[in-house]
This record gives sequence, structure tokens and C-alpha cells, in this order.
Amino acid sequence: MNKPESLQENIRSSLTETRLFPPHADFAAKARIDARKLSELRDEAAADHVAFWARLAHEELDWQQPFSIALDDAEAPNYRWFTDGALNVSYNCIDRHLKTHADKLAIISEGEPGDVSTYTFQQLHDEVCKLANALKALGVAKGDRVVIYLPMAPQAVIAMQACARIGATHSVVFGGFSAQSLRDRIEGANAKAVITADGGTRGGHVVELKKAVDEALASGCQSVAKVVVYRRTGKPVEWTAGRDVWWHEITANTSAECEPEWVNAEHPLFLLYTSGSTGKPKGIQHSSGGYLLGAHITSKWIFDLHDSDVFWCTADVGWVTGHTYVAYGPLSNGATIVMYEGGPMTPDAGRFWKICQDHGVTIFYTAPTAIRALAKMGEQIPARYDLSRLRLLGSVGEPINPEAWMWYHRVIGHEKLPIVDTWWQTETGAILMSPLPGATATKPGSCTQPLPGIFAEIVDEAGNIIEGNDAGGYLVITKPWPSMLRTVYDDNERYLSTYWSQFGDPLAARRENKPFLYVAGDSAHRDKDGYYWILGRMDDVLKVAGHRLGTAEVESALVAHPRVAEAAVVGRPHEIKGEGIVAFVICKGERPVDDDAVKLSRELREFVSKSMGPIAKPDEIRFTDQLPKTRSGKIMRRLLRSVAKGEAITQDISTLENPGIVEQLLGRA
Ligand code: 7RM
Repeated sequence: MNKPESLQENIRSSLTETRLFPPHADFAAKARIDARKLSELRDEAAADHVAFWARLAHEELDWQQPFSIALDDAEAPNYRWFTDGALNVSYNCIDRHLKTHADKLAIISEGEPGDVSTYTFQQLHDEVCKLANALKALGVAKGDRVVIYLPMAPQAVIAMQACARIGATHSVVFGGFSAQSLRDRIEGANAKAVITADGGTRGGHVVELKKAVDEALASGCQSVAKVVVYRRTGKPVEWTAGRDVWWHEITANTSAECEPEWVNAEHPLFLLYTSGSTGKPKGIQHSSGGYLLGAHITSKWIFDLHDSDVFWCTADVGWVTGHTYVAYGPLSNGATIVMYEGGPMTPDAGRFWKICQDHGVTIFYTAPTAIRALAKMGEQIPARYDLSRLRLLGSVGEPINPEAWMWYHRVIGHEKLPIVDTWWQTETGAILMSPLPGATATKPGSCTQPLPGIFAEIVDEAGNIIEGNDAGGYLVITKPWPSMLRTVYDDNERYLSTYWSQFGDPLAARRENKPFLYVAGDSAHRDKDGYYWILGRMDDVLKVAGHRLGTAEVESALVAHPRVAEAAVVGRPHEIKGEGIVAFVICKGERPVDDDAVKLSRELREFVSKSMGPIAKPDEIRFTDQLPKTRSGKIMRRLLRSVAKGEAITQDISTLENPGIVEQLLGRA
């Protein structure tokens, strides 16, 4: 295992946690899925998992052309689902609700300054159609890529849905990423258009999105013909005539009807760039039909969506959670969603609870880092707000430590609301492991079990499945599922090598008719009850305050600085953020000391913040003459992680090329 030392605490809780919280009878009585239904679904999926997904796809989605082929595995592990079917995702999220729910609220949105806007399903339909028509008029056609770089406002959902409507493939870039990261993603996707805003507000600051787009386009991005700008702040922006157009102008005299583009189920709905252990972020490519089925059914089952629910997922649309549980899954179920533009501490730590109260939120889905940050502010803050409408709580993004789980349960859930700890990834498209709130007894810190239709296993270093319970090792998924990623955009080799090659050549497996193992990159423990505990990443992917980052990206940002020769970045446990970033840096020339070290360290932290985005800013920079390397030249990250944590070095350093450097790293030389 790559980083067992950071897993100790998670392992400990997975072994010692004995508290069990069965679903409340009154919740279970009204739940869409109760224990009996869950076991029926499991049986059905176990008997024939392809037929199981096919039944759901037929029943739950509206097809313009129903499919007859459920799963095509001829090119496995490039699986295809529902291949001869045609549908439109925006039709499924909007139009199909108009007959009965045209006047129901689809979106309630609050800006950081406190301004509220709402859209009924009819209004959402009209706005989506207008933008869709305007995009078409700008020359955006089916199959083109559109980069979306917007604040957390309804326009982000409208833009995504408008792309889906015309069959354009969107690639949303998180507004917290800098111009440089934006440029890499625009170029990676060869985008034809960018949709942005004059700015957004976060933590009291204006985020200058349009300025970052201008900067990105000034240094490349030849493919971009048009930039659509939504007016949010009203602050003046630079303008490139012929390229830049105002959203409100291009949609002003545009029809509010736009016939959906019926696309094949496999048509790429979106790319989402995500960090891996090496190199540049990968463009994870998702489908239309399979993805929507995953988003739809998990929203319905896990969040137990009923007609009267008001669902708030706090994730930004720049991350996969904001795709599946803001822009697509709940709307596909005809649910009302809440969106919030700003930060959780603005103007104070009561903001989330005030929003829950003011908009009557019934289902609240957030990240452990937010729970920990809010818990730290004390229970008197949530106590000021009426949270009585809440009926279900969720967690996502990283392992939730049992203390945070218990706080959520006790202070927000008043010891009666179910908590769904949902495990999934950008790559999986939708939640794969989670309790069902009316059926599954929960344990603080465990995502419990795979959903019906999902087959998980734990394997050892050699890829052998470990049978029985009380198993620890690599988490793998053994059967394809509809919402899985289809490929890495423009790099299928990377798709094969990252997810399918850890335990042997997937193409050889195809020839020999052996099962494929999707390697999630997480380590996990399955306890004696068959419950899964996600222990953490096996690779160099970090989760910093819920944001997925690769150490390699931060390293390449650092070495772009003129004084840096080499850098190694590791994660270090952080009480609130989950992980913080520590960088070990070798400078060109002499190792900086004293004032120079202090100044350069500040400068490098700013430099990374500027080039990647503030979320990637290292907590600490340490200058060293050398990095600890093995004789084969590999950086010994495990050792760096121990040093960063300030803990005793227990690992064997005799394999190091330069064992003497350990003293310097520890600050003793
Ligand atoms: C949805 C999302 C994926 C990685 C994944 C895990 C970690 C996510 C949980 C979790 C423990 C959870 N997508 N992770 N959810 N770990 N319990 N409930 O976060 O692509 O950004 O990250 O996040 O390590 O591999 S992601």
C-alpha cells in the first residue's frame, strides 16, 4: 500500500467503531426503498445485473428511441450501455415534468450578498431553450465542446442543460481555478466556446472570472470562437469585439422553444477534468443515457426524493458532485434544488443553517470538511435556526471521521435523521456505495454497502479477490455499471492504464475472457458485517477541503518558478481541511535560509495560488538540498509524509540513495 501511515486513524475506527443506527420506523414507513424492497433489488441485480439496469433505464428515463441492446462489451473495458437508444438529457430533466409540474420550483438560488432568485420548471425550460438557441446561432453544434466557467448561480445549471439540449459536450471548470488551469482545460477539450460571467462573489471577494478567461485566451486556446458573458456583478470587464457576447443580449429576442437534439445514449454529455497521480488532469468523459440513469436512480433511492422535497447539495458545479446532484440527478426526478453562490462563513458560520431555514431545505448534502469547520464553531450557531424541515443528511468527498459524523447526527440531525455517507468518484459518475436511508443501519464512518447493481470487492497487491469479511486492500468494482466513465478524452491509453491495468493487461484479460477489475484508487476495509470503510487514496491524489488535487500538478506549478529546481508535494492530515499541502523544494543555487527562506516561502505559496488557484496553496514550504530518493531514483514520499507530519521516522531508510538527507529534512542539519 502506498500510504498506510495516513490511514491509521481510519483503520482504527473501522476496527473499533461499534455504534449502529438502524433507520427510524417512521422514516422507513414512508421511504421509497425499505429493507424488503432493498433485498428484492439486490436479488434482482444479482440474478442478472444487465437486465436489472436495462429495466431501470426503460422505466425511469424517457427515450425518444428505446434501446434494445443493454450492454455492449465487445470493446471492454470500453463498455457501452443502451447503445441503440436515443434520448435527450435536458428533456428528461425539464420537459418531462412540464405536464404536471410546470409551476413547481426547480431552482431556488441565493447569492452571497443575499439576493434570491427562483425558476419554476417552465421558467427553467424557457431559459435553457433561449440559451440553447443562442448557442446554436453562435455556431455551436452537436459534438462541439463548450467550457463553462461560472459562479454557483442558476446560470451554471442553465448553461449545462443548454449544452445537453443541443448535444454539445460541456466541460465545467471550477471557478476557483486560475487562468492557467482554465487554459489547460480549454486546450485539452479543444473548446469552441466559453461561457463565463463578469464575476462572482465568494467570501466577500469578487472572483474575476472574465479576466481569467481573457488571460487564458491571450496565451493560446485557438479553438475558442465565442465567449458568452453573463452579467452578475455589473463591474466593468475587458471586451474583445467579435469574440465576446453578453448572455442577456444573445438571448433577448430568442425563442423559448428549442427542439431537443436527440442523441445516442453513448453521446458524450460532458468532460470533467480531474486530478490523478501523475501528469496533467484527465478529461473524464461521461455518456448521456448511462450517466443520466446513474444520476437519476441514485438521487431517487439514496435521497429518497419525494415531490415536496427541497434538496440542497452544497457542492460547486465545478466538481462532479455539482454535476450529478445539482445539475442533473434531482432535476431528472422533478425535485426542487437549492443553490448558493458563496462561502459557508459569510457573513458568519450560520449561513448554511440560515439557508436551510429560509428555503425549507429537507435534504442537505455536504462534505466532511464543511461539517468539521461548522462543528468547530459550536452548537449554539445551528441552534439559532429552525432546521425542523430537514429530514435527511448526506456526506461526500472524503472519509467522514466518526466524531464529525456524531456531531452531524446529534446537532443537525437531532439524533433522528438518517445520514447517508456516499462513496463515489468523478469516474463513477454517480454514488456507488451508500446506505439507503429507509433500509440500511448505519455506522459512523462507513459508507456501508454497494448499491443494488454495483459489485465491489477488495483485492490484495496481486489482484486476488479476498473472500469473506474482515478484508483489507484495494477497492475494485467487478462489473460495469451504466454511469461509469467511458474513456479519458483524447487518451484512451490513459483510461486503460489508469483504471484497468494495475493487475495485468486488460486487453489480455479480454482475450482470455477474464473479469475486468475497475481499480478505484482507494484502499478499503470490509468489516465483519460486510460494511465498507474507505481508508483513503492509494495514489498521490489529495483531497484538500473537499477539492481533488494531484501532487504532480502542484509540483509542476512550483517548478515553473525561476528559483525552483525540483519539488515534491505531499498531503498532511489537517483537522478541518482533511488534508493540507506540504511542499519540499530544492532551489537553484544555495538552499535559502533565514529571511530569504521566509520570503521565498511566502512567494512560492502565492505563486502556486496564482498559477493553479487558491485551493492549491501549500500550507508549508520546506527547503532542502535533496529529496530522499531510492537507488532507482524514486522519491520516497512515505518518508516525506512522516517528516511533514513531524512524526518519528519508522520506515527503513537503508534503501535510500542519500540517507544523510533525512537529518536535514528533520531540521537537524
Ligand atoms: C464524489 C467525489 C473521489 C475520491 C474517492 C475517495 C474520496 C469520496 C467518499 C470518499 C470516503 C466517502 N469525487 N471519497 N466520497 N472517501 N468516503 N463517502 O468526491 O473524484 O472528487 O473524488 O474522494 O478517495 O476516490 S472525486
